[in-house]
Amino acid sequence: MARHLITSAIPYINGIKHLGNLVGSQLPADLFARYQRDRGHEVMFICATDEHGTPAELAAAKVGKPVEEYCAEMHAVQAEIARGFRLSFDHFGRSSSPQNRVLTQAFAKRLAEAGLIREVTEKQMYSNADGRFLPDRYIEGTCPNCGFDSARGDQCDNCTKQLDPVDLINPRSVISGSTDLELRETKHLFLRQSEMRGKLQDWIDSKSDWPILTTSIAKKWLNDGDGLQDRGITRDLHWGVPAQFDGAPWAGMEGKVFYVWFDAPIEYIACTQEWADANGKGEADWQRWWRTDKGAADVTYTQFMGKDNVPFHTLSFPATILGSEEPWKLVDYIKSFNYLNYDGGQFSTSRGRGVFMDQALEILPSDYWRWWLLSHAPESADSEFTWENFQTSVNKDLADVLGNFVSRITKFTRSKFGEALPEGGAWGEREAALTEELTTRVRAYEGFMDEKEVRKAAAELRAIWVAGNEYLQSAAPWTVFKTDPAQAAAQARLALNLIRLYAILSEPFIPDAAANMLESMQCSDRSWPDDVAAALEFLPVGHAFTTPEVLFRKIADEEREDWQKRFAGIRS
Ligand code: B3M
Ligand code: ZN
Repeated sequence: MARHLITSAIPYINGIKHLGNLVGSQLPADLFARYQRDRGHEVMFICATDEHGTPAELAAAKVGKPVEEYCAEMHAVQAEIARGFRLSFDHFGRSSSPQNRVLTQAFAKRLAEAGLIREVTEKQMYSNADGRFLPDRYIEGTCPNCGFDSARGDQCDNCTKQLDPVDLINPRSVISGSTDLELRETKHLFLRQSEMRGKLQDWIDSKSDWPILTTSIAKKWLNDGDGLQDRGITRDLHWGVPAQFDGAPWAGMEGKVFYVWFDAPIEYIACTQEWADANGKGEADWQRWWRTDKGAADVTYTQFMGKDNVPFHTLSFPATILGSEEPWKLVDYIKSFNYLNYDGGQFSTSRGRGVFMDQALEILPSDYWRWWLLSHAPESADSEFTWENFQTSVNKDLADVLGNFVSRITKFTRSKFGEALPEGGAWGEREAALTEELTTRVRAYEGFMDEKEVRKAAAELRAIWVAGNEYLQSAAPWTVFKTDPAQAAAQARLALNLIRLYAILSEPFIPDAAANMLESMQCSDRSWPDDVAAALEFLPVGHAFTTPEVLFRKIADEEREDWQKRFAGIRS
């Protein structure tokens, strides 16, 4: 039995995520976690909400709630939606947890002791009306280059010129609109990442099996100069992990917090601690996943994320871990994803464009979405969601291929023999050929799942469903029954066993349908088909089954057009 630590990038707390976010991290991570559990391995699957930083503060202010209250509410909302999508986290934690506060401060202390932190004094815009420093994105003004009147502090959206907030003409606060701004000196802690360039380079060079998408981004940032500059790890904000040292204010850092990207990845570890605390476990129980001196040396750690998060996971977080010089578990494999586009454009949270997770569940059960998203995961390139494509996939793969197979054979058997595996007949060449094909395909499927090749695994699974359908089509038990009922009984037995096999193999992709199929077969044994031939004889003659309701329904053209219209605009 192997041990798999699996983390998904932790979604920001502000707002409900769209389907592009889902397929870029949480969903493929869930697929992998379910698969490893199904193979009998021990899994720790971790996710959380990323709660600190300015976006959370501003979102809370917008709805007129204290930020703590806003975060608690949004965490509950996101947790509920995650359950709706059947995301099987062992724990869905919060980066604002006390565990993360303690751990983040402890990491900062270690880094300081190792000489990896220096103090830097900078000048930043301060808003007297808001009583706070303003990050670049929260200052607007007139572009000195093109005269556009809503240029942001970091860039003009009109002429794309990179700006410094001090360049803006008539700068104002985005929060209050106030123009009472001044440059003030402020001091910050910087992590001396540049000191760790060699170590990080060696570590990334040793990962020859990583996806090109991951290593190309990591190497670009390592070698382009910019990526490994020393990095400010504190901010002038109220909401975050206080920049403290051993619980006492860090001289000069009073009232400041750590930068959200400093504490967010540390939450992977803290969240495992949250899991232990929530389940009456002790320190050893979480440390055996994270401390190589406490049993984590034999853990395989896999991270899932969208490509925009790769620099933080290949450089910044490893710099924190390596810099601490403590025996923390480093990631073994980083699976990253391109973007999913929406109907000719981009999904956009800020503009409310696309289908959001809560809306998706309002119109169809999660398996429909899981299947489409995973079988079209943006692995080698960006991919695109269109309603036509979604309708076609659901109707063909789920309804025509899998659903139809289950329905045909259960109904046929019930009508001719009753609801139990019928007796008689024997398997011949056709059954031997099917067994051989399935054996080859199941091994290929395992290979793709082990490699986290999501699309290829989905295609192989679909081919496994198709093989059963083709068998049924060519064996035609409904015809055979007229002349040789015993032979038809043997065929039905095989096909009913196939339903159980499909349930087991399909569980990581479509867990609800898989559970329904197993329930119809009145079987709770989900042992993995290491021996496909044996699996096809698992349910014996006389074993009772029930005929399921429709497993997957088809999407009608009118519905598709309706949804197309409903989701064409901007979510309010
Ligand atoms: N919250 C960005 C995102 O949701 C960020 C990921 C943190 S992973 C430690 O895409
Ligand atoms: Zn401009």
